[in-house]
Amino acid sequence: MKNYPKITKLTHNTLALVLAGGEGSRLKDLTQWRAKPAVPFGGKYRIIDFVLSNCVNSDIRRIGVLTQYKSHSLIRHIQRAWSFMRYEVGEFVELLPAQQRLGKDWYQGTANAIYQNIDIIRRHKPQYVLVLGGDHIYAMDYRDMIETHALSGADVTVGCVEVPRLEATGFGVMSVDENLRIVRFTEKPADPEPMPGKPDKALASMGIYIFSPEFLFDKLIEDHDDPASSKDFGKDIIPSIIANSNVRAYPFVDEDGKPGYWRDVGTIESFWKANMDLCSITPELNLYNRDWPIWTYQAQLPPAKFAFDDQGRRGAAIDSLISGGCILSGARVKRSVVFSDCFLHSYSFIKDSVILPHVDIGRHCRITKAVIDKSCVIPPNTVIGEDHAEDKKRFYVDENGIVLVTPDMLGQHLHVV
Ligand code: ADQ
Ligand code: ADP
Repeated sequence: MKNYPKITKLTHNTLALVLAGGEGSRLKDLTQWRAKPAVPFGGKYRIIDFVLSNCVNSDIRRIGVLTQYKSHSLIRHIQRAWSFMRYEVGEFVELLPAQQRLGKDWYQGTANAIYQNIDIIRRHKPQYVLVLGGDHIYAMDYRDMIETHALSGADVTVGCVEVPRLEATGFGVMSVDENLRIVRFTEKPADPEPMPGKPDKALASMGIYIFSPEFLFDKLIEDHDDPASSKDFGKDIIPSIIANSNVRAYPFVDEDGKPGYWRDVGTIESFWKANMDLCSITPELNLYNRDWPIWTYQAQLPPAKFAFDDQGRRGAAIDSLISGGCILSGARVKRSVVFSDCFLHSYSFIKDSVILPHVDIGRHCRITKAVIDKSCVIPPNTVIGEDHAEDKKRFYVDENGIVLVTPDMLGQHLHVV
């Protein structure tokens, strides 16, 4: 890892603002009761833990989290997981809920969410403001981006990553000149512009920005006064400033210079896939990197236990992540992520699935390519993922055949704790 003595001051003087208030409606019923950044991910984390860990590991210890939509479990998680930051030594994770500080509106677009907190941001006197999305899975050292921003003299630096061109319709897509200055920026284009020499790739905005504060405040105030604006960074602010300001791209690459692993887990398919990525033999995102720990809240749970069933068949898991507190009593698990405190009973077979915390799977179940939400109790003999016509009667089945099961769909509202 790089050594950054010279930029310690820059990171200490950076205020990170994590946007965590969006609705995340494409995650369907997983976000019926919680904000997308609070959705569990990777066996024991919540999505927001990745961006917050990136900040802390990058030595950025002054962080505000802007919340709005269904924020109860997000707030509860942040209080439990991130209260180890000590204000006494200049470190904090501060919650900034929508609170009508300036008029009667809740947060509108992402820019408006920051606008409504300008007074709070000013009080922190940051040298730089790092705006981050709260709902991406990646491990990124922001120090290099801050250093690049500081040395380039840019007004704004936008984090970007190469993505398959056809997947770029959901992102802001940019083109840059030879000095990485952004010359075009289109939010969610129907036909994304290819990268020079790479017809099947596009350069996507990661929705992360470093601003110099006075520039940011000026633009937010101008944007606020524009009645035609939807008050969003990607739709309004960034496209409107590229012509007359110094707006630069910062490509996120891994240690080998290849595009970094970065996933917007905004749909059931991408959420499922990113969890499945962790089951591969050498995952691109290494949760076991001791130099880059992902922090979270964890209950004190006993180790996962694998037991024989009553006919002597083993409880077993292969190519899978099994968290603390789980008991696999005669159940078999293949290519799956099983979160904390699940009980998988005898003669059941779980494959290609994501099982969120506190799930109980009864005997003789077969579950394939499913996402099972927190606290579901799956009755014995349930078959999920083999007959989609049958699944659709009770559950949500996406266009790729991934089945989402929530307690509400099972009529188990009272099981949610
Ligand atoms: P989107 O992801 O579509 O595009 P958006 O839905 O606005 O942008 O969400 C960005 C982040 O802000 C998310 O973390 C979301 O939770 C949060 N958020 C949304 N509305 C909010 C509000 N009113 N208050 C607080 N937080 C809010 C953006 C950029 C694209 C870029 C993609 C990368 O606009 O250019 O490519 O992110 O995913
Ligand atoms: P998480 O999985 O995000 O920790 P929980 O399952 O503990 O969340 O619940 C998140 C929030 O949503 C809590 O405020 C919880 O009371 C509420 N909630 C979840 N499911 C329901 C439901 N079916 N009806 C009412 N409230 C619910």
